[in-house]
Amino acid sequence: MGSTDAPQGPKVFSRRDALKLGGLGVMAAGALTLVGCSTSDTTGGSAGGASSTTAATTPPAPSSGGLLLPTPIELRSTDGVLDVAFVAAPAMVPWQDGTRYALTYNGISPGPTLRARPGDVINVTLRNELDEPTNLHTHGLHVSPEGISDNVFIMIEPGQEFSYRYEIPSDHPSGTFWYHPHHHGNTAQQLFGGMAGAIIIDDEIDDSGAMVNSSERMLILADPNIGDSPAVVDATMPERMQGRQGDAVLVNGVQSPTIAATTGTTERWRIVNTSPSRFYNLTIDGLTMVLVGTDQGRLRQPEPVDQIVLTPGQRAEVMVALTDPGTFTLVTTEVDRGSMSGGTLVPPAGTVTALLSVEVTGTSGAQAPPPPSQLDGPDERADLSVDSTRSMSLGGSGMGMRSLVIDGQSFDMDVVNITTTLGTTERWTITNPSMMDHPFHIHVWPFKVVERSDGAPLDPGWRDTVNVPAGGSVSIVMPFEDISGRTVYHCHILDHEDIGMMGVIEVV
Ligand SMILES: [Cu+2]
Repeated sequence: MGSTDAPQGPKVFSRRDALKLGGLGVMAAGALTLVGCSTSDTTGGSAGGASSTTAATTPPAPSSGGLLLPTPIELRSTDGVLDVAFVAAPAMVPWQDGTRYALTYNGISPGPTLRARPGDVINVTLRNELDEPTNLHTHGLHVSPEGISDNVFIMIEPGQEFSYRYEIPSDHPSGTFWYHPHHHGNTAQQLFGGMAGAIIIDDEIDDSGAMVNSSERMLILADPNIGDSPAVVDATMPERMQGRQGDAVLVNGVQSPTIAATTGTTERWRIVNTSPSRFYNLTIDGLTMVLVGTDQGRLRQPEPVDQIVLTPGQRAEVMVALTDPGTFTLVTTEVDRGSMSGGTLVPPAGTVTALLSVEVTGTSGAQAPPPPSQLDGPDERADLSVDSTRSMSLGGSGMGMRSLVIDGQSFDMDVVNITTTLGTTERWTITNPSMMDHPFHIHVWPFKVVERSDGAPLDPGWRDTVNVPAGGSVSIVMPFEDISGRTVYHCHILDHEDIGMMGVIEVV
Protein backbone atom coordinates (compact mmCIF):
# COMPACT_ATOMS: atom_id res chain seq x y z
CA MET A 1 0.00 0.00 0.00
CA GLY A 2 1.32 3.40 -0.84
CA SER A 3 1.88 5.12 2.43
CA THR A 4 3.44 8.53 2.53
CA ASP A 5 7.01 9.22 3.53
CA ALA A 6 7.78 10.14 7.11
CA PRO A 7 5.54 13.09 7.92
CA GLN A 8 6.94 16.56 8.04
CA GLY A 9 7.21 17.96 11.53
CA PRO A 10 4.70 20.61 12.39
CA LYS A 11 5.79 23.98 11.11
CA VAL A 12 4.58 27.38 11.99
CA PHE A 13 4.15 29.64 9.05
CA SER A 14 1.86 32.36 7.92
CA ARG A 15 -1.23 31.97 5.84
CA ARG A 16 0.56 33.51 2.88
CA ASP A 17 3.34 30.97 3.24
CA ALA A 18 0.72 28.29 3.31
CA LEU A 19 -0.88 29.64 0.19
CA LYS A 20 2.47 29.72 -1.53
CA LEU A 21 3.29 26.21 -0.40
CA GLY A 22 -0.10 24.99 -1.48
CA GLY A 23 0.31 26.67 -4.83
CA LEU A 24 3.72 25.23 -5.39
CA GLY A 25 2.76 21.86 -4.06
CA VAL A 26 6.12 21.35 -2.42
CA MET A 27 5.29 18.44 -0.19
CA ALA A 28 6.74 15.25 -1.50
CA ALA A 29 4.78 12.10 -1.01
CA GLY A 30 5.37 8.44 -1.54
CA ALA A 31 3.58 6.38 -4.06
CA LEU A 32 -0.08 7.09 -4.50
CA THR A 33 -2.30 4.15 -4.97
CA LEU A 34 -5.53 4.44 -6.82
CA VAL A 35 -8.32 2.40 -5.69
CA GLY A 36 -10.74 -0.27 -6.29
CA CYS A 37 -14.22 1.14 -6.31
CA SER A 38 -16.67 0.21 -3.67
CA THR A 39 -19.10 -2.11 -5.32
CA SER A 40 -22.81 -2.01 -5.01
CA ASP A 41 -23.23 -4.77 -2.52
CA THR A 42 -19.89 -5.59 -0.97
CA THR A 43 -16.85 -3.81 0.28
CA GLY A 44 -13.85 -4.49 -1.81
CA GLY A 45 -10.71 -3.06 -3.19
CA SER A 46 -8.39 -0.80 -1.32
CA ALA A 47 -7.89 2.88 -1.01
CA GLY A 48 -4.48 4.38 -1.19
CA GLY A 49 -2.04 4.84 1.60
CA ALA A 50 -3.54 3.22 4.63
CA SER A 51 -1.81 1.95 7.69
CA SER A 52 -4.29 -0.85 7.55
CA THR A 53 -7.49 -1.51 5.72
CA THR A 54 -10.52 -3.21 7.11
CA ALA A 55 -12.69 -4.89 4.54
CA ALA A 56 -16.18 -5.73 5.65
CA THR A 57 -17.51 -9.22 5.29
CA THR A 58 -20.33 -9.82 2.89
CA PRO A 59 -23.65 -10.11 4.72
CA PRO A 60 -26.47 -12.36 3.54
CA ALA A 61 -28.46 -11.08 0.57
CA PRO A 62 -31.77 -9.36 1.33
CA SER A 63 -34.80 -11.38 0.39
CA SER A 64 -36.23 -8.40 -1.48
CA GLY A 65 -33.38 -8.56 -3.95
CA GLY A 66 -32.47 -4.92 -3.24
CA LEU A 67 -28.91 -3.70 -2.98
CA LEU A 68 -27.26 -4.28 0.35
CA LEU A 69 -25.90 -1.27 2.16
CA PRO A 70 -22.24 -1.05 1.14
CA THR A 71 -19.63 -0.25 3.76
CA PRO A 72 -17.20 2.52 2.87
CA ILE A 73 -13.61 1.28 2.80
CA GLU A 74 -12.01 1.92 6.17
CA LEU A 75 -8.44 3.05 6.83
CA ARG A 76 -7.39 2.54 10.43
CA SER A 77 -4.43 3.88 12.40
CA THR A 78 -1.75 1.54 13.64
CA ASP A 79 0.75 2.39 16.38
CA GLY A 80 -0.78 5.83 16.67
CA VAL A 81 -0.40 6.86 13.04
CA LEU A 82 -2.70 6.82 10.05
CA ASP A 83 -1.04 7.63 6.73
CA VAL A 84 -3.49 8.38 3.93
CA ALA A 85 -2.88 9.23 0.28
CA PHE A 86 -5.82 10.94 -1.40
CA VAL A 87 -6.23 11.84 -5.05
CA ALA A 88 -9.04 14.30 -5.71
CA ALA A 89 -10.34 13.55 -9.19
CA PRO A 90 -13.46 13.08 -11.26
CA ALA A 91 -14.47 9.46 -11.77
CA MET A 92 -17.32 7.35 -13.05
CA VAL A 93 -18.69 5.55 -9.99
CA PRO A 94 -21.09 2.60 -9.84
CA TRP A 95 -24.73 3.50 -10.32
CA GLN A 96 -27.48 0.92 -10.71
CA ASP A 97 -26.54 -1.12 -13.78
CA GLY A 98 -23.93 1.35 -14.99
CA THR A 99 -22.01 4.34 -13.76
CA ARG A 100 -22.48 8.03 -12.98
CA TYR A 101 -20.17 11.05 -12.96
CA ALA A 102 -18.79 12.10 -9.58
CA LEU A 103 -16.01 14.07 -7.95
CA THR A 104 -14.13 11.75 -5.66
CA TYR A 105 -11.32 10.95 -3.31
CA ASN A 106 -9.52 7.94 -4.81
CA GLY A 107 -12.24 7.21 -7.31
CA ILE A 108 -14.99 6.42 -4.81
CA SER A 109 -17.85 8.31 -3.21
CA PRO A 110 -18.16 8.46 -0.28
CA GLY A 111 -14.42 8.42 0.31
CA PRO A 112 -12.71 6.02 2.71
CA THR A 113 -13.61 6.18 6.39
CA LEU A 114 -10.60 7.26 8.46
CA ARG A 115 -10.54 5.66 11.93
CA ALA A 116 -8.13 6.74 14.65
CA ARG A 117 -7.82 7.01 18.44
CA PRO A 118 -7.40 10.06 20.69
CA GLY A 119 -3.68 10.96 20.67
CA ASP A 120 -3.10 9.62 17.16
CA VAL A 121 -1.67 11.52 14.20
CA ILE A 122 -3.44 11.44 10.83
CA ASN A 123 -1.24 12.33 7.84
CA VAL A 124 -3.05 13.01 4.58
CA THR A 125 -1.29 13.69 1.31
CA LEU A 126 -3.81 15.19 -1.07
CA ARG A 127 -3.06 15.35 -4.78
CA ASN A 128 -5.37 17.56 -6.81
CA GLU A 129 -6.35 16.12 -10.18
CA LEU A 130 -9.43 18.31 -10.49
CA ASP A 131 -9.40 21.23 -12.91
CA GLU A 132 -9.84 23.75 -10.08
CA PRO A 133 -8.27 24.38 -6.65
CA THR A 134 -9.26 22.28 -3.66
CA ASN A 135 -8.20 21.65 -0.06
CA LEU A 136 -9.29 19.56 2.92
CA HIS A 137 -11.27 20.33 6.09
CA THR A 138 -11.70 17.92 9.00
CA HIS A 139 -15.20 18.90 10.12
CA GLY A 140 -15.66 18.75 13.89
CA LEU A 141 -12.14 17.76 14.87
CA HIS A 142 -10.64 19.76 17.74
CA VAL A 143 -7.25 20.20 16.05
CA SER A 144 -5.10 23.17 15.10
CA PRO A 145 -6.48 25.31 12.24
CA GLU A 146 -3.03 26.55 11.32
CA GLY A 147 0.10 25.44 9.45
CA ILE A 148 -0.38 22.08 7.76
CA SER A 149 -3.29 21.06 10.05
CA ASP A 150 -7.01 21.92 9.49
CA ASN A 151 -6.09 25.12 7.63
CA VAL A 152 -8.84 26.16 5.24
CA PHE A 153 -6.74 29.00 3.86
CA ILE A 154 -4.50 26.49 2.10
CA MET A 155 -5.22 26.19 -1.61
CA ILE A 156 -4.02 23.25 -3.64
CA GLU A 157 -3.87 24.11 -7.32
CA PRO A 158 -4.65 21.57 -10.05
CA GLY A 159 -1.75 19.16 -10.53
CA GLN A 160 -0.29 20.00 -7.12
CA GLU A 161 -0.18 18.07 -3.89
CA PHE A 162 -0.07 18.97 -0.21
CA SER A 163 0.67 17.02 2.96
CA TYR A 164 -1.57 17.63 5.96
CA ARG A 165 -0.81 16.50 9.50
CA TYR A 166 -3.61 16.35 12.06
CA GLU A 167 -2.56 15.79 15.67
CA ILE A 168 -5.58 14.46 17.57
CA PRO A 169 -5.40 15.55 21.23
CA SER A 170 -5.19 12.70 23.73
CA ASP A 171 -8.43 13.93 25.37
CA HIS A 172 -10.32 14.29 22.08
CA PRO A 173 -13.90 13.03 22.36
CA SER A 174 -14.81 9.77 20.70
CA GLY A 175 -17.29 10.44 17.93
CA THR A 176 -18.24 10.71 14.28
CA PHE A 177 -16.62 13.49 12.27
CA TRP A 178 -16.02 13.94 8.55
CA TYR A 179 -13.83 15.48 5.87
CA HIS A 180 -14.65 17.49 2.77
CA PRO A 181 -13.17 20.28 0.60
CA HIS A 182 -13.38 23.81 1.97
CA HIS A 183 -12.07 25.97 -0.84
CA HIS A 184 -14.04 29.21 -0.78
CA GLY A 185 -16.04 29.57 -3.98
CA ASN A 186 -16.29 25.90 -4.94
CA THR A 187 -16.91 24.07 -1.66
CA ALA A 188 -20.55 23.31 -2.47
CA GLN A 189 -19.82 22.08 -5.97
CA GLN A 190 -17.05 19.72 -4.89
CA LEU A 191 -19.06 18.33 -2.01
CA PHE A 192 -22.15 18.02 -4.22
CA GLY A 193 -19.97 16.08 -6.66
CA GLY A 194 -19.25 13.52 -3.95
CA MET A 195 -16.06 14.54 -2.14
CA ALA A 196 -16.72 13.57 1.47
CA GLY A 197 -15.93 10.79 3.89
CA ALA A 198 -16.20 9.95 7.58
CA ILE A 199 -13.64 10.29 10.34
CA ILE A 200 -14.19 8.13 13.40
CA ILE A 201 -12.36 8.77 16.63
CA ASP A 202 -13.03 5.88 18.95
CA ASP A 203 -11.81 4.86 22.40
CA GLU A 204 -12.05 2.09 24.98
CA ILE A 205 -15.75 2.71 25.63
CA ASP A 206 -16.44 1.96 21.97
CA ASP A 207 -14.67 -1.35 22.56
CA SER A 208 -16.83 -2.39 25.48
CA GLY A 209 -20.35 -3.16 26.71
CA ALA A 210 -23.36 -2.34 24.59
CA MET A 211 -21.28 -0.38 22.12
CA VAL A 212 -19.16 -3.31 21.04
CA ASN A 213 -22.09 -5.75 21.18
CA SER A 214 -23.74 -4.05 18.23
CA SER A 215 -23.49 -3.96 14.46
CA GLU A 216 -21.76 -0.67 13.73
CA ARG A 217 -22.51 0.92 10.37
CA MET A 218 -21.73 4.20 8.68
CA LEU A 219 -24.72 5.90 7.06
CA ILE A 220 -23.31 8.67 4.88
CA LEU A 221 -26.17 10.72 3.46
CA ALA A 222 -25.66 12.57 0.17
CA ASP A 223 -27.88 13.97 -2.57
CA PRO A 224 -26.02 14.29 -5.87
CA ASN A 225 -27.46 14.92 -9.28
CA ILE A 226 -27.31 11.75 -11.35
CA GLY A 227 -25.80 11.84 -14.83
CA ASP A 228 -22.78 10.94 -16.90
CA SER A 229 -21.23 14.37 -17.51
CA PRO A 230 -19.57 17.11 -15.44
CA ALA A 231 -22.77 19.15 -15.84
CA VAL A 232 -24.23 17.22 -12.88
CA VAL A 233 -22.13 19.21 -10.41
CA ASP A 234 -23.27 22.60 -11.70
CA ALA A 235 -25.97 24.79 -10.20
CA THR A 236 -27.70 27.97 -11.35
CA MET A 237 -27.54 31.15 -9.30
CA PRO A 238 -31.16 30.73 -8.09
CA GLU A 239 -30.30 27.17 -7.03
CA ARG A 240 -27.26 28.47 -5.17
CA MET A 241 -29.30 31.17 -3.46
CA GLN A 242 -31.71 28.48 -2.30
CA GLY A 243 -28.94 25.97 -1.59
CA ARG A 244 -28.71 23.27 -4.25
CA GLN A 245 -30.44 19.94 -3.72
CA GLY A 246 -29.83 16.92 -5.94
CA ASP A 247 -31.98 14.41 -7.81
CA ALA A 248 -31.33 11.40 -5.61
CA VAL A 249 -30.84 10.77 -1.91
CA LEU A 250 -28.12 8.18 -1.32
CA VAL A 251 -26.82 6.22 1.66
CA ASN A 252 -23.16 5.25 1.21
CA GLY A 253 -23.52 5.98 -2.50
CA VAL A 254 -26.56 3.73 -3.03
CA GLN A 255 -30.23 4.60 -3.43
CA SER A 256 -32.49 2.97 -0.83
CA PRO A 257 -30.19 0.09 0.15
CA THR A 258 -31.05 -2.73 2.54
CA ILE A 259 -29.59 -3.95 5.80
CA ALA A 260 -30.16 -7.67 6.43
CA ALA A 261 -30.17 -8.42 10.15
CA THR A 262 -31.52 -10.92 12.66
CA THR A 263 -33.61 -10.50 15.80
CA GLY A 264 -31.70 -10.41 19.05
CA THR A 265 -29.11 -8.00 17.68
CA THR A 266 -28.62 -4.26 18.10
CA GLU A 267 -27.68 -1.86 15.33
CA ARG A 268 -25.44 1.16 15.87
CA TRP A 269 -25.60 3.75 13.11
CA ARG A 270 -23.20 6.64 12.66
CA ILE A 271 -25.16 9.06 10.46
CA VAL A 272 -23.48 11.98 8.65
CA ASN A 273 -25.27 14.60 6.55
CA THR A 274 -22.78 15.37 3.78
CA SER A 275 -25.33 17.17 1.57
CA PRO A 276 -24.34 20.76 0.86
CA SER A 277 -27.87 22.08 1.49
CA ARG A 278 -30.43 19.37 2.18
CA PHE A 279 -31.80 18.89 5.67
CA TYR A 280 -32.90 15.38 6.74
CA ASN A 281 -35.73 14.59 9.12
CA LEU A 282 -35.23 10.90 9.90
CA THR A 283 -37.91 8.56 11.22
CA ILE A 284 -38.40 4.79 11.22
CA ASP A 285 -41.78 3.23 11.96
CA GLY A 286 -41.80 0.17 14.19
CA LEU A 287 -38.32 0.56 15.69
CA THR A 288 -37.01 2.76 18.50
CA MET A 289 -33.96 4.87 17.79
CA VAL A 290 -31.90 5.66 20.86
CA LEU A 291 -29.74 8.73 20.32
CA VAL A 292 -26.31 7.96 21.80
CA GLY A 293 -24.24 10.70 20.18
CA THR A 294 -24.38 13.96 18.23
CA ASP A 295 -21.80 16.19 16.51
CA GLN A 296 -19.20 15.98 19.23
CA GLY A 297 -19.64 12.40 20.31
CA ARG A 298 -21.36 10.45 23.04
CA LEU A 299 -24.20 11.79 25.11
CA ARG A 300 -23.98 11.29 28.86
CA GLN A 301 -27.64 10.29 28.82
CA PRO A 302 -28.72 8.52 25.65
CA GLU A 303 -32.39 9.05 24.89
CA PRO A 304 -35.07 7.40 22.74
CA VAL A 305 -36.15 9.74 19.93
CA ASP A 306 -38.98 9.70 17.41
CA GLN A 307 -37.13 11.73 14.81
CA ILE A 308 -33.69 13.14 14.11
CA VAL A 309 -33.25 16.35 12.14
CA LEU A 310 -29.80 16.75 10.60
CA THR A 311 -28.78 20.00 8.95
CA PRO A 312 -25.88 19.89 6.50
CA GLY A 313 -22.75 19.01 8.46
CA GLN A 314 -24.47 17.52 11.50
CA ARG A 315 -24.08 13.96 12.75
CA ALA A 316 -26.12 11.61 14.92
CA GLU A 317 -25.29 8.25 16.37
CA VAL A 318 -28.23 5.97 17.16
CA MET A 319 -28.69 2.45 18.46
CA VAL A 320 -31.65 0.33 17.48
CA ALA A 321 -32.51 -2.97 19.18
CA LEU A 322 -34.06 -5.60 16.87
CA THR A 323 -36.47 -7.79 18.80
CA ASP A 324 -39.01 -8.79 16.15
CA PRO A 325 -38.86 -9.79 12.50
CA GLY A 326 -40.13 -7.50 9.78
CA THR A 327 -39.11 -4.89 7.27
CA PHE A 328 -38.60 -1.39 8.63
CA THR A 329 -37.87 1.68 6.51
CA LEU A 330 -35.78 4.65 7.53
CA VAL A 331 -37.27 7.65 5.74
CA THR A 332 -36.57 11.36 5.49
CA THR A 333 -39.32 13.95 5.31
CA GLU A 334 -38.42 17.08 3.36
CA VAL A 335 -37.88 19.99 5.77
CA ASP A 336 -39.30 23.45 5.06
CA ARG A 337 -36.16 25.54 5.35
CA GLY A 338 -37.68 28.64 3.80
CA SER A 339 -36.73 30.47 0.67
CA MET A 340 -34.54 33.46 -0.10
CA SER A 341 -35.92 34.10 -3.53
CA GLY A 342 -39.60 33.47 -2.97
CA GLY A 343 -39.25 30.29 -5.01
CA THR A 344 -40.47 26.90 -3.92
CA LEU A 345 -38.53 23.98 -2.59
CA VAL A 346 -37.98 20.98 -4.85
CA PRO A 347 -39.17 18.55 -3.68
CA PRO A 348 -41.83 20.35 -1.60
CA ALA A 349 -41.71 20.22 2.18
CA GLY A 350 -43.36 17.10 3.53
CA THR A 351 -42.19 14.83 0.69
CA VAL A 352 -41.22 11.48 2.16
CA THR A 353 -38.25 9.60 0.70
CA ALA A 354 -37.15 6.09 1.68
CA LEU A 355 -33.48 5.98 2.66
CA LEU A 356 -32.83 2.50 3.95
CA SER A 357 -34.69 -0.77 4.54
CA VAL A 358 -33.92 -2.92 7.55
CA GLU A 359 -34.94 -6.53 6.87
CA VAL A 360 -35.05 -8.40 10.13
CA THR A 361 -35.43 -12.18 10.22
CA GLY A 362 -35.61 -14.55 13.20
CA THR A 363 -37.89 -15.28 16.12
CA SER A 364 -40.28 -12.76 17.68
CA GLY A 365 -39.61 -11.24 21.07
CA ALA A 366 -35.88 -11.91 20.96
CA GLN A 367 -33.68 -10.29 23.58
CA ALA A 368 -31.36 -7.77 21.94
CA PRO A 369 -28.50 -6.07 23.83
CA PRO A 370 -30.13 -2.87 25.14
CA PRO A 371 -28.63 0.48 24.13
CA PRO A 372 -26.79 2.06 27.08
CA SER A 373 -28.68 4.40 29.39
CA GLN A 374 -25.53 6.10 30.69
CA LEU A 375 -22.32 6.87 28.84
CA ASP A 376 -19.10 8.68 29.53
CA GLY A 377 -19.31 11.61 27.13
CA PRO A 378 -17.90 15.14 27.18
CA ASP A 379 -19.12 16.96 30.31
CA GLU A 380 -22.12 19.08 29.34
CA ARG A 381 -21.63 21.46 32.26
CA ALA A 382 -17.93 22.05 31.67
CA ASP A 383 -16.73 25.61 31.17
CA LEU A 384 -20.17 27.13 30.81
CA SER A 385 -19.31 30.16 32.95
CA VAL A 386 -19.22 32.97 30.42
CA ASP A 387 -16.44 35.57 30.20
CA SER A 388 -17.96 37.67 27.45
CA THR A 389 -20.90 37.83 25.09
CA ARG A 390 -21.24 38.56 21.41
CA SER A 391 -24.11 38.80 18.99
CA MET A 392 -24.17 38.02 15.31
CA SER A 393 -26.70 38.32 12.51
CA LEU A 394 -26.90 35.72 9.73
CA GLY A 395 -28.20 37.11 6.47
CA GLY A 396 -30.43 40.09 6.02
CA SER A 397 -34.04 40.79 5.36
CA GLY A 398 -33.46 41.55 1.68
CA MET A 399 -33.11 39.24 -1.26
CA GLY A 400 -30.21 38.52 -3.57
CA MET A 401 -26.49 38.21 -2.94
CA ARG A 402 -26.40 41.02 -0.38
CA SER A 403 -28.56 38.99 1.95
CA LEU A 404 -25.96 36.19 2.15
CA VAL A 405 -23.68 37.91 4.60
CA ILE A 406 -22.82 37.81 8.31
CA ASP A 407 -23.23 41.09 10.18
CA GLY A 408 -23.60 42.80 6.83
CA GLN A 409 -20.16 41.69 5.66
CA SER A 410 -19.20 39.29 2.92
CA PHE A 411 -16.26 36.92 3.48
CA ASP A 412 -12.82 38.44 2.95
CA MET A 413 -9.93 36.12 3.79
CA ASP A 414 -7.75 39.12 4.59
CA VAL A 415 -10.14 40.51 7.21
CA VAL A 416 -10.31 39.05 10.72
CA ASN A 417 -13.90 39.66 11.84
CA ILE A 418 -13.54 38.39 15.40
CA THR A 419 -10.49 38.29 17.64
CA THR A 420 -10.76 36.57 20.98
CA THR A 421 -8.59 35.22 23.75
CA LEU A 422 -7.49 31.65 24.28
CA GLY A 423 -8.79 30.30 27.57
CA THR A 424 -11.97 32.37 27.64
CA THR A 425 -15.57 31.24 27.19
CA GLU A 426 -18.02 33.26 25.11
CA ARG A 427 -21.78 33.26 24.72
CA TRP A 428 -22.88 34.08 21.19
CA THR A 429 -26.43 35.00 20.28
CA ILE A 430 -26.91 34.33 16.59
CA THR A 431 -30.00 35.85 15.01
CA ASN A 432 -31.44 35.14 11.59
CA PRO A 433 -33.70 37.90 10.27
CA SER A 434 -33.85 36.29 6.82
CA MET A 435 -36.55 34.22 5.13
CA MET A 436 -34.70 30.92 5.30
CA ASP A 437 -32.87 28.74 7.80
CA HIS A 438 -29.10 29.03 8.06
CA PRO A 439 -27.18 26.26 9.87
CA PHE A 440 -24.28 27.91 11.70
CA HIS A 441 -20.93 26.08 11.89
CA ILE A 442 -17.64 27.02 13.50
CA HIS A 443 -14.41 25.11 13.05
CA VAL A 444 -12.21 23.73 15.85
CA TRP A 445 -14.10 24.80 19.04
CA PRO A 446 -17.29 22.91 20.01
CA PHE A 447 -20.22 24.64 21.67
CA LYS A 448 -23.32 23.98 23.76
CA VAL A 449 -26.71 25.26 22.64
CA VAL A 450 -28.15 27.13 25.65
CA GLU A 451 -31.18 29.03 24.34
CA ARG A 452 -33.55 29.00 21.38
CA SER A 453 -36.00 31.76 20.54
CA ASP A 454 -38.51 29.24 19.19
CA GLY A 455 -38.60 27.31 22.46
CA ALA A 456 -37.56 24.08 20.74
CA PRO A 457 -35.71 21.62 23.00
CA LEU A 458 -32.03 22.38 23.45
CA ASP A 459 -29.66 20.09 21.62
CA PRO A 460 -28.19 17.40 23.85
CA GLY A 461 -24.42 17.06 23.91
CA TRP A 462 -21.83 19.30 22.30
CA ARG A 463 -22.23 20.53 18.74
CA ASP A 464 -20.24 22.19 15.99
CA THR A 465 -23.24 22.98 13.77
CA VAL A 466 -26.68 24.30 14.76
CA ASN A 467 -29.64 25.48 12.73
CA VAL A 468 -30.65 29.10 13.22
CA PRO A 469 -34.25 29.14 11.97
CA ALA A 470 -35.65 31.88 9.74
CA GLY A 471 -36.79 34.77 11.91
CA GLY A 472 -35.31 33.21 15.06
CA SER A 473 -32.20 33.12 17.17
CA VAL A 474 -30.00 30.59 18.95
CA SER A 475 -27.56 31.19 21.80
CA ILE A 476 -24.45 29.06 22.18
CA VAL A 477 -21.67 28.90 24.77
CA MET A 478 -18.22 28.18 23.42
CA PRO A 479 -15.03 27.65 25.42
CA PHE A 480 -11.99 28.67 23.33
CA GLU A 481 -9.79 26.05 24.93
CA ASP A 482 -6.51 24.32 24.17
CA ILE A 483 -5.97 25.53 20.61
CA SER A 484 -5.25 28.99 19.20
CA GLY A 485 -5.24 30.13 15.62
CA ARG A 486 -7.20 31.60 12.76
CA THR A 487 -10.14 29.87 11.12
CA VAL A 488 -13.71 30.42 9.97
CA TYR A 489 -17.37 30.27 10.99
CA HIS A 490 -20.06 30.13 8.31
CA CYS A 491 -23.43 29.00 7.09
CA HIS A 492 -23.28 25.26 6.34
CA ILE A 493 -25.57 25.61 3.37
CA LEU A 494 -22.33 25.56 1.46
CA ASP A 495 -23.61 27.55 -1.50
CA HIS A 496 -24.23 30.35 1.00
CA GLU A 497 -20.70 29.97 2.35
CA ASP A 498 -19.30 30.12 -1.19
CA ILE A 499 -21.29 33.28 -1.92
CA GLY A 500 -19.86 34.97 1.17
CA MET A 501 -21.73 33.93 4.29
CA MET A 502 -18.53 33.29 6.26
CA GLY A 503 -16.33 35.16 8.71
CA VAL A 504 -12.81 34.81 10.09
CA ILE A 505 -12.07 34.30 13.78
CA GLU A 506 -8.66 34.45 15.35
CA VAL A 507 -8.04 33.08 18.82
CA VAL A 508 -4.82 34.47 20.29
CU1 LIG B 1 -27.28 29.83 4.77
